[in-house]
Amino acid sequence: MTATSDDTFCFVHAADLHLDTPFAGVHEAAPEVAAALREASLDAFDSIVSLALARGAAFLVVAGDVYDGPERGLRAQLRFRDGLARLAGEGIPSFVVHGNHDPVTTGWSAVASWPPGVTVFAPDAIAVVPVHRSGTQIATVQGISYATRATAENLSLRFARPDAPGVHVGVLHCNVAGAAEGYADYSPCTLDDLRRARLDYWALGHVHQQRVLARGHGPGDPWVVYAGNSQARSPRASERGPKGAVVVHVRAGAVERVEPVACDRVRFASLDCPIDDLTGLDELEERLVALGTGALAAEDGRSLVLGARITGRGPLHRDVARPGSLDELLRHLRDGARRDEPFCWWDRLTDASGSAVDLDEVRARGDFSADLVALAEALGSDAGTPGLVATEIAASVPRALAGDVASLAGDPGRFASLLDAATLLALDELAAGGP
Ligand SMILES: [Mn+2]
Repeated sequence: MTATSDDTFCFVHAADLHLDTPFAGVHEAAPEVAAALREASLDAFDSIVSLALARGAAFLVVAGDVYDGPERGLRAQLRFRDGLARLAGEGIPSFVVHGNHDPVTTGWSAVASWPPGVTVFAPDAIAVVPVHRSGTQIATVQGISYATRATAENLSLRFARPDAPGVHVGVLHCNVAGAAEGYADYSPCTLDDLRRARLDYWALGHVHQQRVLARGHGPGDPWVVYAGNSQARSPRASERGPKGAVVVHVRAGAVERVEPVACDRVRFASLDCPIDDLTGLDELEERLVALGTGALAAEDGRSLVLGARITGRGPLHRDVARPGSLDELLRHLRDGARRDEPFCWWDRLTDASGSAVDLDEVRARGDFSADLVALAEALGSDAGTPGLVATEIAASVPRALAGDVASLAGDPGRFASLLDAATLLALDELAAGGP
């Protein structure tokens, strides 16, 4: 059988829109920057709608956390409805579940009636909705919303493949074991739980990084995909990089591949700026500007909210560490930055640099610092030290760190670099303490 337009199509999978998110962690933004941030989550959703229209998608699924909080701003709700109405106007249905950020019972709805073809899944039971194209059933979409934020039930166990033609899609906000660190364990499940439903594609939300947890090979072996959030929300590591949606390509009735598409407006990045070879703060500023320009150019026309860590060791450390130095440098960088888009907004500078240390000179002093260096070198040259230190320290550090410390015994390279860093830090502290 050859592929026809009935069984070859695409649909768009989005999640974690967090509409009208307040951008935790970005402080003191200039008015133009604050305005762009304020609009970014809403604009990202508009871009997802445009993507679905441009690709002639068969349908859109949104896998939870549509809104940032249960209070659900009116503006966010209307913008969401308007986007779904644009799709409905072209005959494209939408399927929406709510997650831990926008559970059904604690939220409120400003929208009394959704555009035709919009399914907002209820929290009490799975609903299974067929999708037709040119009179042929090409897919079924099933889903369930969270009633309350802390949903502990493994909702995936309620899904099952119905006896119906087309591609079977499950839409769920959930925490798949091992998918990513640091996410609350709402509706926890395993990949095996998801396979049990014998669907073809799991459109998941909750984890903000885009993740393909499994590539499908038919019923019982589904694609399992987190779309990631549509627009980054903070400088945290999980929020860095391009954000958007996933276009899911179906060929001959089977999911063939997934294509991530960036739909964001503002990105967050963090970079290191070494000072080893610098002598003046003007040179540091020059380097930061160059790094910022390079970082902005790599972001495909998106604006950038940027943080930098001042690293390395050199004579400039003294000026960097002077109270107020980095605050003023930050203010100066902001004054000189363009504010029209795409902009590069300097959000924060942190000092992780150290002073230049001439170990030969320290050794020759014959003072306490020299003894410290000698002790560190003796420890570093004894192969038994990592194991000894790991055992002694592991017993006295907080439980969360104990495993990490114990692993030092089997990692002499890491132990050596930690010992070097500790020695230099101690020498800096001794020098700063003075007589
Ligand atoms: Mn979320």
